[in-house]
Amino acid sequence: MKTTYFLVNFLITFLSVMVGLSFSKLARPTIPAIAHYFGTKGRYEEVNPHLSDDILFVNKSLVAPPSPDCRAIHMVSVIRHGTRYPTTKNVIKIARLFDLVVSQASGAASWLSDIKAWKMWYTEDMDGRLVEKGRDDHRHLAMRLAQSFPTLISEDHLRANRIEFITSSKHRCVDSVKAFQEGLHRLWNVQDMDYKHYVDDSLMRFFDHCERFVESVEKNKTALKEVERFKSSAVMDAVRRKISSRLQIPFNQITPDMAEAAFFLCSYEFAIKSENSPWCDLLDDSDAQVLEYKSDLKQYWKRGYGHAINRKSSCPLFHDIFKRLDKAANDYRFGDVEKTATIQVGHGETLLPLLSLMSFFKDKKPLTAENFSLQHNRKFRSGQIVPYAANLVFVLYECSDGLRIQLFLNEKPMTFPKMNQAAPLYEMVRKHYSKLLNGCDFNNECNVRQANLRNTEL
Ligand SMILES: *[C@@H]1O[C@H](CO)[C@@H](O)[C@H](O)[C@H]1NC(C)=O
Ligand SMILES: *[C@@H]1O[C@H](CO)[C@@H](O)[C@H](O)[C@H]1NC(C)=O
Ligand SMILES: CC(=O)N[C@H]1CO[C@H](CO)[C@@H](O)[C@@H]1O
Repeated sequence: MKTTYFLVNFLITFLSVMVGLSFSKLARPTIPAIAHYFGTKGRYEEVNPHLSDDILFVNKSLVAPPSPDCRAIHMVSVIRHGTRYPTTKNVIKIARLFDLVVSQASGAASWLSDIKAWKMWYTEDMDGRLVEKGRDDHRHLAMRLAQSFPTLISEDHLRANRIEFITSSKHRCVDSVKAFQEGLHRLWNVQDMDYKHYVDDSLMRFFDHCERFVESVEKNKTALKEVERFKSSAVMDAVRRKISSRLQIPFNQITPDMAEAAFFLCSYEFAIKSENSPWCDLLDDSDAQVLEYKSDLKQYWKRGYGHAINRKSSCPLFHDIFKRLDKAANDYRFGDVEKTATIQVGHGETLLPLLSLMSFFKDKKPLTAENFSLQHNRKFRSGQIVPYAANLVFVLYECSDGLRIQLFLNEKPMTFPKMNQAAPLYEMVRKHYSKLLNGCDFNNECNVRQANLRNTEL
């Protein structure tokens, strides 16, 4: 009796260990547990998880017109480029972390031997270029948008030049807009058409052209002091200490940049190659939350609400969007709408200031170095707002009671701040933003006073 009991018990233990072993080998999740914290380095699939099962799936109920009597007449889409390689600056940081870990880390963890067997494959000349996955991001987005708004993005309209393509001059954006067009060509099996687009940096890279932004934020180290303070905060120290103990490398060698490099490495390996890399094991959930906050802090102070000039630098794009909507509204009144869609491809840095200008994702309290825990439920979460291929889509509808407008962020309807209707009348939205529409002058906001210059010269 007793022997049987022990034997059975032994067998069960033995079997469960075997199953457990093979399970842990086979069932390493394909998505890193910390993938939701990758911020601007996050995949589009993380904000639309159903796309992991079917990349062309469109939830028709989300993109339906506001009511059955409405018909879409125009769309303006502002889209971030797709998944890209790290920039040169980050490749250098990653290489430094890799060298440090390979030469100094010790321990018996299996992920550590996996890390040591990992080959550094990022090179400086990758320089933030679009990767194949990034081309797919845009090909697939194009196909889904065509499905969502078939009366605006159609083969006929494409052939009749009624869809306009505008991009930032940066290689990853130009390659994205081409991939977007390629997606449409594949969808309709178009083989006899050129890919045509316009480069317009004054619209898509307005931040480079806004002198006041460049002087007071971009080139000004103290403008991002909250980020620097957070890097030397107790919360960040705790992350570094944990990494230091996991790798058995002295604390002072695990700088905030090293911790961040591990985070980036995990995110790039995942976004680019769809791999849950052993580098991800260097960080736990709370570490990732700290590093996410660090990156949100930077976006907040450099692109978001932190400084007024960040959002005001996007005035040209704001005006351009409403000019296009106005033109469509006007065309419609007097006959046919000339253009059905505008596709504008830019950067996360294009979208965040514009969204801030329009008062989206505004927290009651600013994001600061001290307020990490207070901001746990913040609205300003860049991974939710601007992952790769993020898109902000304005759709103008003609309805029986007038023109209405609906906004979509990442293919989900979004209500205008302080307007509780899904698709308000267009004139209401114009009224809502009347201050910006009548002001928000690029030269006034962005020109650093010539007078001051002259005074100092005298
Ligand atoms: C589509 O969106 C609606 C509304 O949010 C939701 O209730 C529904 O579950 C979604 N359908 C699918 C198949 O994802
Ligand atoms: C740099 O930023 C700080 C903090 O925002 C600000 O007080 C200062 O005026 C800025 N300097 C310049 C040259 O704009
Ligand atoms: C600017 C800001 O939000 N500051 C708050 C940060 O958090 C502390 C408490 O942790 C508050 O006292 C501050 O008002």
